[in-house]
Amino acid sequence: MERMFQNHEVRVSRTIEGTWDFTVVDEPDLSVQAGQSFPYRMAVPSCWETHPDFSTYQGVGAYRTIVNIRREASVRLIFKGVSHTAHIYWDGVKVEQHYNAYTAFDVVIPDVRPGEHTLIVAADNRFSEASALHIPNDYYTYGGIIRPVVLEELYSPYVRQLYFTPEYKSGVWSAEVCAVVSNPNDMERTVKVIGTLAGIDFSLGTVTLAAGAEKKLQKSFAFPDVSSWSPEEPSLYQLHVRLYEDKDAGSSPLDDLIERVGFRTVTTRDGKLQVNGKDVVLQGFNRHEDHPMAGAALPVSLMLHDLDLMRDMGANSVRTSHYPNDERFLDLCDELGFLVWEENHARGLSLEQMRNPNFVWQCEQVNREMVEQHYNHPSIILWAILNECASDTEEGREHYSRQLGQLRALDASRPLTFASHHRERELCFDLADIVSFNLYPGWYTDEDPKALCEQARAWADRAGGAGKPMIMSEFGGDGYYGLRDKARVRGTEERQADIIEANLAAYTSSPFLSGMYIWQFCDCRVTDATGWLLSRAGAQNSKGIVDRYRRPKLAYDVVKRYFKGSQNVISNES
Ligand code: ADA
Repeated sequence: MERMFQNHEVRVSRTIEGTWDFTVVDEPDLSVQAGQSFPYRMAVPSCWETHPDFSTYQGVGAYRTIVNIRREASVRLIFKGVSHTAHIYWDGVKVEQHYNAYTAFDVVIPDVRPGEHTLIVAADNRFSEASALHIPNDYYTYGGIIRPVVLEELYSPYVRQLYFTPEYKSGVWSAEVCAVVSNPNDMERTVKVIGTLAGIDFSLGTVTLAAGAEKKLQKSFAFPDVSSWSPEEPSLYQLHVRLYEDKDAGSSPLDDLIERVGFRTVTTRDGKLQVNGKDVVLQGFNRHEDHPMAGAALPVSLMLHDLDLMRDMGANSVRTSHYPNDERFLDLCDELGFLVWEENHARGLSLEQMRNPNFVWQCEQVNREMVEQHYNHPSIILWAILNECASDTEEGREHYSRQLGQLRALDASRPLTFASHHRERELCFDLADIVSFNLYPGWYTDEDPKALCEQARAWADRAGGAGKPMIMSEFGGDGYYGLRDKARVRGTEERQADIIEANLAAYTSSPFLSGMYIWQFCDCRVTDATGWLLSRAGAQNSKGIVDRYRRPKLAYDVVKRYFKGSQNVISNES
């Protein structure tokens, strides 16, 4: 399933799910096709680690499937996520290569004749200098086709992308609608672009496209009768844009694209964060896309289960640490009214790692793909970059400045932030709209959370963050599921519950905070490596409030008490 709603009524489009042939190869080159045998069957989407022969495999895996095309068309393949580098072959010819597991990419193959065609995807999840962002880390870089693959048959110009930007003025909602129309054909075409939203029909105009050309059409329209999207009432609308032959007034549409949108604004004012003009306090979790049975390829039922558990604890927000998430998860957040902090892909890169010659283009590509692909989700209320990287150095600051500038140019409608652990040494707070701190009082230090958070406010005020909203973006401590001890020693569920209690007591009573995110929702698999990762017993980060199988730890009820605001409720577990 591609999304949580139907994307087309006109375009011929299908997901190519199921099982594909699979094998491992040394290198992702064309040799995978010449007489290559594919002895395994692998589910698509999935991570190959869920297959018993590949539970720790790091290398190249090649997937093969046969697709049937009904009539001559341009074929568009959309890969929602291949981890981490994809090499795409169509009938033996390499047609695309893409880096980064957590953003989508597409390829259009012109003039495909009817009949059977062979699609091969070689996925590479090795660590090397070629990969600046997927590195040994405190989460796991799984391998394979981890998100859906979509095949579209295009017979005419098509709507490649829609961007919807709501605005609220003098008590009325309006929105700018932008359609990106592409012509994959080898001759010039002229099409009319018509849209419908909330029962209102509108025209974006007529466009003439040379062979292979692409153009943007955008206009603003008033939508006087719509309801706002809010966490309490997450009202969603279908934005349906269709293309028509220019000359033929009564013709049926040539192509269409449906997006699902919501009307809401996000602002920062007086040191606070507002949704629809109302101050909000984000209470939620950092979450990795990780599950012991599914790796990073969670089925929708498990995504929803995670959100249900978060909601049960009273959370209103989730941070997609540390990469853009599966669109279907974001669709669920839209439906349930969760407020989402989405961030680009980077965790804990030192200055030396940021000097990797691939760092700049790989980050810029992820930033662009993240914003373009997820622009229309009303649930996403802020973008973030570069979790805990070298923002305490002048050289690092240049990267923060360039990337935040890039995000602002791509989307001026959402505030920007980054999570810092540099305390008083932070140099980049002036570049962001919101200041965010990752601090672990009670775990990595023995400071008092309340005093530390007040001190953090003062650090921010002195370092360019004065007057900006502030978020405690990470706090928590390890708690090994099932490890209990009256002495409440480090690593027990009891100690974790104490740490969470102390932190939440401090932050829920600090009126200057606009948010808090517990590290983390669920335990997650991490790279099984030497160095500092050796401290991760069982090759997992065990700071989850639920374990990898989503079994609640003692801290679950503590979170519930604080997030639901009823600190006197007696815990079931005691
Ligand atoms: C960091 C980091 C997280 C995680 C956490 C921890 O702040 O951002 O990804 O590694 O610490 O558990 O130590």
